[in-house]
Amino acid sequence: MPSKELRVGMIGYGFMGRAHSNAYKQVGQFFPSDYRVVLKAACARDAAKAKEFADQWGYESVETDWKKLIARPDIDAIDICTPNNLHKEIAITAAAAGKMILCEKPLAMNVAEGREMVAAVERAKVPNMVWYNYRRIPAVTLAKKLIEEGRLGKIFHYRAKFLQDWTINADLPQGGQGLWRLDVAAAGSGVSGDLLAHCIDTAVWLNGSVESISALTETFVKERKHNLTGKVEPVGIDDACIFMGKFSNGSLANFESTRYARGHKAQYTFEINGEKASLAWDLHDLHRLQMFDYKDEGKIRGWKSIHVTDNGGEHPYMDKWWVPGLAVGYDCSFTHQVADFITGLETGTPAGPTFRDALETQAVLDAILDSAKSHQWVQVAKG
Ligand code: SOE
Repeated sequence: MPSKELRVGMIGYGFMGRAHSNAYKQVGQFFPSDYRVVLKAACARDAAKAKEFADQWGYESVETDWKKLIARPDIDAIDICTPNNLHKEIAITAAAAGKMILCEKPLAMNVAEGREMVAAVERAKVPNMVWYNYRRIPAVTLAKKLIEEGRLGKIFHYRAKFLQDWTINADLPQGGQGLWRLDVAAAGSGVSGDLLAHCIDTAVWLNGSVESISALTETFVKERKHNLTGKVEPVGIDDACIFMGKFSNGSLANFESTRYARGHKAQYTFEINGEKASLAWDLHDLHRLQMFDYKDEGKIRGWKSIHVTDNGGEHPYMDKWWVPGLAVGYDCSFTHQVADFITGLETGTPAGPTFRDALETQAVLDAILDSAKSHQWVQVAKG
């Protein structure tokens, strides 16, 4: 039986608010620990929406002012699921109040803000984490294990893409609830911060730091009606982004993300080519890790498909779920992240990505926008 409580105050009620709340509800059932997660309060400016969200997910109470939420003594952890332009102020206030912080990605609007956030949590010594959830899809975690075991040898290439198509319609407005991702003032960037950030986080985790990059961005729809002003305004986000780059280990990076790939809703894929072996993964088939191992006997050498659904308890996280062979979904990545966060509290070794880890991704994001603007190669800043 858990002897401690982790009392969560959730700020925001959108898609990510739901994904995180689902994880908080699942974690104790599948990953028992010393901590019982208590959904203490949901916070949103709109009282009716906050109440509806709280009722649906089982939060005990409602706040409409995030400062009041942070000041509450019965809250241990603040979960930031707001648009990106609020991450910094909320995180710094929460850290000063001694709260743990779980912040939605990307960490911040830019690296300068990210640095302030890192300084705040490290000064306050509060546990902190950023929701780069794809690391914790079991097949992706297995890829990490295989790389750490040296099975790929020297890595030559890392290529990744994240494709969607939901903003092709030029009549879609920008700004406000649900559409803040199109408003540069709220989001900081477009697909780079929203989608490519996931690819970069996974890449840095699997393959180490990105040293330098050359990027190209495009805004296909130049003006959209703004929901907050009612006027047609210039669009300031990147609709699509491509970059090439070099990792510190000498391997080459090739990344792409867009919201204009008709037919793709969330196609996140990566492939890694090493001297001894290659790995490939596709979110649409999230349990499958493809591997080509050159040391396999010649006549049966080829791409093999590892279905990561337990294999005698050797597949990450899977032994905690159903019985071997049965699948889990996208939502499990968030549950695993909460489970690891709690393990971090228990062991004192924080689960990544911490704010400091996520600062590295933020630095790559800044370099992308700099490079796209200047048409120059850009060195990625150090944290
Ligand atoms: C955008 O459509 C979005 O919801 C991102 O914000 C998420 O981070 C990504 O995982 C799925 O797509």
